[in-house]
Amino acid sequence: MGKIIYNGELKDRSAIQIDVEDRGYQFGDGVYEVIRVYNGKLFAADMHLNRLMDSAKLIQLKVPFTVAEIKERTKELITAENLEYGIVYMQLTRGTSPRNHAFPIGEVDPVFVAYTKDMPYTGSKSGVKAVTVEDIRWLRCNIKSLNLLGNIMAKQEAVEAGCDEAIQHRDGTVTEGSSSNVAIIVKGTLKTHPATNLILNGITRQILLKLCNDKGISYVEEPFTLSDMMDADEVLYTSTGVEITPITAIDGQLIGDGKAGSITLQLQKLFTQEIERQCGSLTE
Ligand code: DCS
Repeated sequence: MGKIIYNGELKDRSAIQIDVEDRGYQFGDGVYEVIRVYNGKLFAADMHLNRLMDSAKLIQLKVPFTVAEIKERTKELITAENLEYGIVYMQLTRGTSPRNHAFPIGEVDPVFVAYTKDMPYTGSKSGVKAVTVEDIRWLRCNIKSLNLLGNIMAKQEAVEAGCDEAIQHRDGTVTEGSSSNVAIIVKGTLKTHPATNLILNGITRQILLKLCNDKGISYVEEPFTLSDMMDADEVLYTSTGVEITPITAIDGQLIGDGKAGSITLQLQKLFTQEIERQCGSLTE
């Protein structure tokens, strides 16, 4: 794991230096993406890279590459690293300039880096535990910003409670997990927060909804409350890392009978088929 894409070039990680006045380092002034690799192939790459472009635009950050260029470089990185199962992490910052909150004056080149990390394919995961926490984040959660303090504080609460994820809420309305989207299933209908400024519109979430649509599983994009969630038949969360995973206990209380629900299990299977369609057969 020694290679890195630095501003469009493949380099040794040890040869890269990031300046202390990189605005990503000082302000979290930048955006990022995490893309899964299965079988040495990128999963849902275009969706992720288009979201990177959208995030950059929303913070008025010009991306010095096209989606096709980033994809090409990323494939070279995967080959150079012999990566079979893992992730590519990439970020773009507003570059290096003397510390000042306002955007730098004049031409300052953004700084782009991407590197890989091994992540074995573990197959469909069984139920995990979650805690609920107040959503203390800003009001542009649709931007995949490097500023993750609110998310970090939430995840730490989950870890300290011995749980896998923190489910955030604003005044009792569930928004999303600290690094995932959350959905509930009530009487056969899947419900998840609409893609507004209050959540990141997860790529896994979008694929989940497409699978529901294709397979005739009824779904609505509507806000739901903490008590709707506690009383739901099934709760699940989605992300690039956890794919589709059931949540079977929240704040120490079991959801339904405390076992992964049948619709969640069906969606997990459909998601695995989607991965195999894009990346070929999976080996655990
Ligand atoms: N919501 C938040 C706040 C996230 O950080 C993420 C992903 C998601 C939802 C789910 O989005 P995807 O389905 O597109 O992954 N967070 C990435 C992260 O920081 N590490 O891995 C995934």
